[in-house]
Amino acid sequence: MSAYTDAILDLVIRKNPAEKEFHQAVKEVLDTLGPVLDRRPDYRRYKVLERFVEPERVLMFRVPWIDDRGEVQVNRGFRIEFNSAIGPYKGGLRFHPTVNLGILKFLAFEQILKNSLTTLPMGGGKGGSDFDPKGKSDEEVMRFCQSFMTELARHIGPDTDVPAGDIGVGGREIGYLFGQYKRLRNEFTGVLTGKGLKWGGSLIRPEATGYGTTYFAEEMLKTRGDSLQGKTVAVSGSGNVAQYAVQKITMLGGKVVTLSDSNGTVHDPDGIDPEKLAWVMHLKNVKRGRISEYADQYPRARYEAGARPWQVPCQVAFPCATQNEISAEDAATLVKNGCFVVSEGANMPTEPAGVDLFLEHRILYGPGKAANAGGVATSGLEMSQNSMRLSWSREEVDQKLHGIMIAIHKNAYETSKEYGQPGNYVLGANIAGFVKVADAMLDQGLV
Ligand code: NDP
Ligand code: 2IT
Repeated sequence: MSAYTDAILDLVIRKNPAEKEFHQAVKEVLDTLGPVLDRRPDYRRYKVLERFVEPERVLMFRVPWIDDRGEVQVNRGFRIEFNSAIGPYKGGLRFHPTVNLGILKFLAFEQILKNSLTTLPMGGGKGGSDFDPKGKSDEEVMRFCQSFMTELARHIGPDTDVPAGDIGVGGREIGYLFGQYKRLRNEFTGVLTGKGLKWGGSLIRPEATGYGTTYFAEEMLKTRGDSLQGKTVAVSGSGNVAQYAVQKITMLGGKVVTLSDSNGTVHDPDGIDPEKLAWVMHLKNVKRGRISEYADQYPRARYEAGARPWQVPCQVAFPCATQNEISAEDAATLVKNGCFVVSEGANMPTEPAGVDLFLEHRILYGPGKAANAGGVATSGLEMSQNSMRLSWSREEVDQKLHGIMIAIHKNAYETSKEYGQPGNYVLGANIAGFVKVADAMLDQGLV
């Protein structure tokens, strides 16, 4: 890093103590921007980087609600409106007990660059709460969502800030949030994405992140004349992104042998075929059960409590659970076992030393902000359809999603070449995403 970017990172750490995930995300980006800062002295003159690491607005609020026993519960709600240079703030909401300000700032920061890469006009934002939907009744989730939206509604809007889902926020939660927004504002608008198909949602949005991550892996493999056909694949997580990654990988001829949740991993050497995947979808989305139950249903599979999938030999890995789920040690195990493709469905799932190791070994490594951008890209397509008051067919949306993932890959790849590190998608994605936002910030003056 240069003395200049060092100083910016120091400032970020000093001003945002204890937000270690935010520091990690900023450092990773600053580490790659050196060559572009050399070419563009105007960025430094107008303090674009200093502005880029400072959110435009941070909202934190109390969310009181009443549980099924009649007891008062109090959670904390957040929305980070980080950067609106290229469009309204856009990004998901995460409901998970580990949520805090630093995690949401890292996610909102990543989202700025990711959204820039999608080719669509969306700024970067993220929000959520330390509320844990696990083990709560539908009524409790509804009361929480209504209270959360009662505050959030005054800050968002279809041309201002458009939230969506993330960990712990799926179709059910988006429904309750949308209902409350509509009631408070007396407006039926595209203020959230990931809506139900009967009330403004887009076909393929549920599938989009997992499908997009898989399309990105295919594009990376194509640069070496290869494909997913016949590959053994490890997937982590068992939620929205993991499920549709498994579906698309299988459609493209890969054999997925793992799934996981925060309690452990299942390894099915026979592969998770479409029938088994349908069973998992029912388990996770309807029964809201645990992945350990897979091994009871399919006795040839093994469940290991507390384990991550990365010990299982594979050629391709799709981390689709959460941040920092691949340690440096996990990365070394993957490489040792012959894994040569990593496509990140989750946001920042690989620890920095693991990323370095992947780059050193010339692994085809697709960082989350490029590889998982299909979800928010399809949210962008949902916004377009809402504005036009029409809906595209499944095939049309899938084709557009596929086209966007090809374009993101091309942009990141070409940029990595232009800056002398062909195939370094970390550098390519960061620079390509950043330049568009930085130029928009310059055009719009000091705001
Ligand atoms: P879901 O809530 O549907 O699923 C999350 C999965 O990850 C679950 O299997 C969950 O297990 C597991 N998980 C969550 N936290 C942890 C943890 N601390 N340790 C281990 N496992 C954990 O979320 P999504 O599938 O939507 O999100 C998964 C990842 O993809 C996240 O990083 C998210 O930011 C990212 N992403 C999501 C997009 C989307 O459109 N939904 C778009 C782009 C990225 P458990 O049930 O035990 O909690
Ligand atoms: O991390 C992400 O890109 C998401 N959770 C999806 C955001 C969105 O607005 O669709």
